[in-house]
Amino acid sequence: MPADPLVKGLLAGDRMALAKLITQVESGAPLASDALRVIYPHTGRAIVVGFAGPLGVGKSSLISRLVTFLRKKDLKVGIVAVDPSSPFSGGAVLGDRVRLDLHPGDKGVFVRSMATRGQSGGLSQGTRDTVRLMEAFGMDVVIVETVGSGQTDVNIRDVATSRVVVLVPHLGDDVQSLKAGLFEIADIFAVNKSDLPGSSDAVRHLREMASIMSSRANWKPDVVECSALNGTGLDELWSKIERHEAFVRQDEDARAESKERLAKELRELVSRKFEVRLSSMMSEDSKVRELVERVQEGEVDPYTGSELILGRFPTRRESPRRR
Ligand SMILES: Nc1nc2c(ncn2[C@@H]2O[C@H](COP(=O)(O)OP(=O)(O)OP(=O)(O)O)[C@@H](O)[C@H]2O)c(=O)[nH]1
Ligand SMILES: [Mg+2]
Repeated sequence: MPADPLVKGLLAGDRMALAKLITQVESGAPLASDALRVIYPHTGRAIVVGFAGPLGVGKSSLISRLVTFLRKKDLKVGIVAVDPSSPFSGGAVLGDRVRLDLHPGDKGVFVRSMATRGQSGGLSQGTRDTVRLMEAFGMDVVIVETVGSGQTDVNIRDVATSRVVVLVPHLGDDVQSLKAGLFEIADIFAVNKSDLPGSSDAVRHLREMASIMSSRANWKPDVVECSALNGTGLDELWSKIERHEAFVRQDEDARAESKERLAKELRELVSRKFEVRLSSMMSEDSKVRELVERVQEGEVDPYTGSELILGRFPTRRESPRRR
């Protein structure tokens, strides 16, 4: 039995415990690491779907519709909305964006927004962990919404097994420049706002592109036409997602990709932990502080200085406490 009451609560389906653990994870609290370790065996069973795409194409609207659809199937759904936060304003953007605080009172839905502010990648580090917390909580499906712009898009590969790229009719030339990147990440294209003119042309065009540009040997992106406004195309979208999930489970390349993802995560975790130790060493170790000053005074060159600092890290056999 887990000792942490929050973890116990989470596994028993306590929403407050889930909310608190996500906050811990987001703030990088040391406790979170222990909690994540304990819940890890309870993860990996949910369908994790990423929704990416340019600003305002209707990702949130589509997700709301999909959630309604999934709730009718009695599936529990967690949603992580990764907010684009402008480095200039440091705040949320866009007046008419649909907020994802849907289904109030429905215990089978949990929505959480995360800011990307201060993160170098588009998807904040905490997103992956938040997805796991939601899985351990018992969500059958976890949906991650992220706004599409280059790197942000690409990082959705790190968390989701099925990626939906949302587009709209008449993206015009913009989409040409986006396309190469989008084809790298899209398992499924959803052409939303099919209530607007030009939708079937866009679908046809994307299907042609999909057969040419798909970078993967065994999977050509599906293209689905839908309208969040009218609520059409949702069942088709979901069946494509399920089809892709089934594909991922049996395809060698997809399995290799998921192994690669874990190796990458491991590497990132180590480098993050290393960064934390380095920071505390830089501020707490008087020898290191002295060395920094000597570099600043020009008595030691930075190359030698960095080697000397590295040399102060405990070697493998030593316990970190005996530094
Ligand atoms: N005509 C039409 N409008 C839609 C449809 N889906 C969404 N919209 C509108 O498009 C606008 C943007 O919708 P959102 O769901 O916020 O789009 P988003 O992609 O989540 O936006 P960001 O998160 O800001 O990138 C809103 O005004 C929606 O009402 C649709 O199917 N048809
Ligand atoms: Mg949105």
